[in-house]
Formats: sequence, structure tokens, C-alpha cells
Amino acid sequence: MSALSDLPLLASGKVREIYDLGDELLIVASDRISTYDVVHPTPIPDKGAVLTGLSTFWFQRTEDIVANHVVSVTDGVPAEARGRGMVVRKLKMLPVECVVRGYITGSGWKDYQSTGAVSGIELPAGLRESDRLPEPLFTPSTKAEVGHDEAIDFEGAVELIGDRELAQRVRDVSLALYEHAAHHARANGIILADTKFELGLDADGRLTIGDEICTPDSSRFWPADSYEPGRGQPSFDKQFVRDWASATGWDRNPPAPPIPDDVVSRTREKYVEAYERISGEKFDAWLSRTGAA
Ligand code: Q0Z
Repeated sequence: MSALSDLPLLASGKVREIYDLGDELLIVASDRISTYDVVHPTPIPDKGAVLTGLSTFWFQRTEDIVANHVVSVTDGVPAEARGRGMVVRKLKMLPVECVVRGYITGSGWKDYQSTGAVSGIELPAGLRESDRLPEPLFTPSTKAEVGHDEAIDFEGAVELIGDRELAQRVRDVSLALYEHAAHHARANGIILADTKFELGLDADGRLTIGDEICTPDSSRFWPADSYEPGRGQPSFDKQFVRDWASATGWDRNPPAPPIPDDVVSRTREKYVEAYERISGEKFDAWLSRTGAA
């Protein structure tokens, strides 16, 4: 039994850690939450387990589309990370973020307003903020070490990947993953507006999806029942925190304020609801299955 604190930390993100297990890696999703790109000092209990449970659900459901990096969510996961931890195979990650957009929002909406195009793809005139796109778009970006990723077009992805046929497979796999997940989420009352995948090559050179897949941290989840184009949409998971944080007058610069108990509790419920709507099983079943509770 290894304790997390004894493992070599390979990388630390705003809300996750990766540890080196030798031949494999351990990814641990924390309960930390960010709004406006800044992490709050208050955790959301079970957020990490919800995200890992959702990734596990999607990885299983998309094995026919592309291989994934999952080894185990039980064996090899230290007790303190159960439910939040995933043992994965080491991949050689491709140097592009594989973004797919089904709706026009965020930086895609900004780019459309200034140029009429997103990722070099011309779009029809007259789209409103949050409109569903005529078809989902592959809109890759660079992987910035610090700061924000930079949007590129498909030719930019071909150059970075260095192999046109591989870049085409990356685009086709990304679109197929999004179409699958967005259809399933929509049937369960959640609009998956956009999402970001990280693909790599395994030891045999096989295209493989790593990292996380279609979680609320790598995607925009919108409640379908309040969807209304022509404005920004509320976040399924983070809206209570955003509304509360805005109302405090916080200027969105670090440090983020501590989150009050009632906002923490309502936000936790939204994450659990997202897990249950999408997976079709009680969140407690995930915690039991992984030995977390
Ligand atoms: C993913 C990241 C995180 C910080 C490296 N299977 C893999 N093989 C090789 N590398 C990665 C993976 Cl998942 C890998 N990241 C992103 C994740 C914390 C950065 F949890 N970095």
C-alpha cells in the first residue's frame, strides 16, 4: 500500500495531480474548484470522484471509437485516492488540444464575431451566442505551458502533429467522441456545448485517448431545460459558485474567496446530479465500486 505523499509527483494542474508509478501513471482528481480560472480555497466534497466516475463511464462507452489509457480504478489506487484516482498507461501525448464545439460560445463566439469563422472554418452569418452549430466543428488549439491555449486551424494541427493522416484520424476520432457523448448527454437533459480531448500514442504507436473525457472540467455542461440562444448559458455545475462569487464583488483576480457552506452543498449536489444523469447509476454505486465508501 503506497500513500499518495510517497509517490513522485509528475505534474500538478489547477485541480488534478499526476504521479509516476514507473511503467504507469496515477491521475488523481481533487475536490478543488476554479471559477474565472482561479481556484477557490474551499473544496467541493466528492467533485474529484464525480469527475473520475464520469471519465470512467465515457472511456468504457467509447472503446469502439478509440482505445483509451485506463488500466484500473481499483487495483493500484491508494486508499486515500479511491474514487478519485485512475491508474493509466503512459502515452506520448500529441502536441495539440483536440477541441470540438457543437455550440458557439466562449472563444469560438468571440472569433466568430470578429471574423465570421472559427478555426478557419467559415460559418453562416447571423448566428447568435450559444446557437447550435450546423455541425460540430474540430477547432484544435496549441498546448500552452503557461497562460491560454492558442486557437489554430486544421493545417496548424497537421504541422504540429507532423503527419497529415494521423491529424485526420485525430480530427475524425474527436468528432466521433463528441457526437457520441453529446447525444447521450442531451438524452439525459444536459447539453454538452463543447469539449476538449487529449490524444496520444501508446507504446505500440496506437492512437489512444488520455487525460479525462467529457467531464464538466474539460467541457461545458449546460442544463437543457433553460437553454436559450442569444445569451451566455448557465453552467450546469458551477453556476451557484459563479453567481455567489460575482455577487460578493470579487474582481476575479487571485486569491479567490472561500465559498460558503450552502453554496458548497448545492454545488456538490449538481456534480452528483450530473454523474447520475449521465451514468444512469447512483453516485453511491461508484463510491462502492471503487472502495471509496
Ligand atoms: C496528461 C495533466 C493532470 C496536470 C501529462 N496517459 C498519459 N500519458 C502521458 N502523459 C499524460 C497522460 Cl494522461 C499527461 N497531462 C495533463 C493532467 C495534471 C496535467 F492531472 N499531463
